[in-house]
Amino acid sequence: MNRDEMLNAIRTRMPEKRYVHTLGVMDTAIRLASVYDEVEKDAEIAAILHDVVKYADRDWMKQTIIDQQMDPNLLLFHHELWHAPVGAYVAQYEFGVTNQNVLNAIRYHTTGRAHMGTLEKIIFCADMIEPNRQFPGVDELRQHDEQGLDALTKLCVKRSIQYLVQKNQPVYPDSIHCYNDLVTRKENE
Ligand code: DGI
Ligand code: FE
Ligand code: FE
Repeated sequence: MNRDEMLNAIRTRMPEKRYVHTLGVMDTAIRLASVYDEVEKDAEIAAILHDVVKYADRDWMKQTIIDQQMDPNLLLFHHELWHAPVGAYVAQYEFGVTNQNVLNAIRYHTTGRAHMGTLEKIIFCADMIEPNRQFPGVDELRQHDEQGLDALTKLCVKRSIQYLVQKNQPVYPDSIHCYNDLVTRKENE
């Protein structure tokens, strides 16, 4: 499947606004890949597919998490988290993606995790800073773009945790692990 075929395939599964967001993530991820020596084609595929099941049926996602023996704790957290691991599953079994870096970038794009690879960080950050995203503080994140991928990832995960805490929502452990990993690394420098 080439780029346009893949874009057409995901477009039918989401509202136009989400498709435009996906195009923004794609452009941003390709740019970050060129800056941080990542394979641009992998960034492109991961970005196109990252929200592929964002609007999938919630019961079906729940069942997929159970059937595929994904982390059962996912079901105890916000359903918004489910589209990331289930998206990786669909990328593999419907779109035939076999590259583990691409699959992990989709799988962890919402929460992040400890010891993320370059492509995982790129998709995680591109998802937050793509040009169509609007939330307080997004411009500060975009400026950090200049200070290296770890600095940007750390700021993005911080923002995401702060947002959840502010809303009195639970934080999935991978997000905390992501934050701890990057903060500890920074202190060791
Ligand atoms: O799918 P997008 O809207 O492009 O962005 P996303 O995949 O980062 O999803 C963000 C949503 O996930 C946002 O509404 C907050 C929610 N969320 C719920 N629990 C957690 C969480 N996000 C993170 N990072 N960690 C959580 O534990
Ligand atoms: Fe998402
Ligand atoms: Fe997204």
